[in-house]
Amino acid sequence: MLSKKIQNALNNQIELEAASSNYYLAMASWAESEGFNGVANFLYTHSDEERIHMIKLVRFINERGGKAVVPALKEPISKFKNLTEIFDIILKHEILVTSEINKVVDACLSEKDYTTHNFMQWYVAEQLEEESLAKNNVDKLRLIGDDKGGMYLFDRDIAALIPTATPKGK
Ligand code: OFO
Repeated sequence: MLSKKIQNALNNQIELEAASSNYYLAMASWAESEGFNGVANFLYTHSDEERIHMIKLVRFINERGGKAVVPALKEPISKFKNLTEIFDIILKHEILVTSEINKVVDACLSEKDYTTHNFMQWYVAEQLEEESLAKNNVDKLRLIGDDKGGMYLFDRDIAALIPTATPKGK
């Protein structure tokens, strides 16, 4: 059985994953409307993955006899200056998600909830990949600067990153 503290921590995490899915969906839609179809595909996939992260938490809470809460969400930002701004936001957001996941892991240890602690290790591994992927994209965009040809290649080459965007075992 989940303690109230752990149930609340997991429900907060559900909200954050749902918000991530919405952010990335808004970014995907912007990229598509600006003609960056590679980036749009990458972000639509990323948005789907965040939804899966959310559902995993919903099901885990319910399996452990708790009550998962499906949250209302704020409308995400939908206007961006360029791709660099988008990937900067993603990196900052993923760093925030990592720190929130670490808080859930801390709560599991303080409550001696080793089952949830074990479950959360999947998210710890996922965040390592998500942060490094986001940082990689930010670094590439810094090198490209305002170069249109570079943007074209970035948009084309990001397709190769889609299958490796999540850890094994999902
Ligand atoms: Fe769910 O990993 Fe990003 O936010």
